[in-house]
Amino acid sequence: MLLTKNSQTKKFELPALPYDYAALEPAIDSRTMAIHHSKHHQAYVEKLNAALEGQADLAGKTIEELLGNLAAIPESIRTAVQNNGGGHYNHTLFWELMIPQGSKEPVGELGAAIKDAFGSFDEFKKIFTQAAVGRFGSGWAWLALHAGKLTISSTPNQDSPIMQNDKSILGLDVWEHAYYLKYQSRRPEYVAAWWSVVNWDKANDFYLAAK
Ligand code: MN3
Repeated sequence: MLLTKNSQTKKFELPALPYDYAALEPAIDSRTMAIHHSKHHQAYVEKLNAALEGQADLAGKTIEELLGNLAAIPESIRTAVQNNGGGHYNHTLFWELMIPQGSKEPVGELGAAIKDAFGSFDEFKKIFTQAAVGRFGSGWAWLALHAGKLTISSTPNQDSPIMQNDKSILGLDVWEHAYYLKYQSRRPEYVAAWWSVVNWDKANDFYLAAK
């Protein structure tokens, strides 16, 4: 994971993308990637740092520790940490979970576990797509490990499985900013195209680490 903090300033930082803005064309266009990463994700990082300013007790905490126990965050900044910390965490996962030339199907132990849990990759894809397309308004679709079981869900806003202490294996951003420039209101087309750039090796890594 690229969720690094600057060792001097203790502030969260925008991670570099593991590929160029144009690398995921045609599924995800270069302009969308540039704005999404350099403006939207950057803004979550800045607002998260601003919320944590002056919170000495929280300065040493990782993003996982902050999001995994939101109840411990002072109420005055809890929503800001939930939204912007969630935004930082979710987007960092999302960038890593895409790759220009990925395998077209799940690999390794995750591939086998998906077949076990959902019957087939096609069935999994159908249920995950329904979660992504059916999420009303802004949010995310997820494959996560919940109590040791692979589970498909969706969350509103920048909420994340980690907030329930579940482990994310795969995540898809369905905020309009993720697709509107190319797909306008056609979210199902964006979701269908996204499957072609999923980094299944990385998803398998997350699964192995989560087990
Ligand atoms: Mn986004």
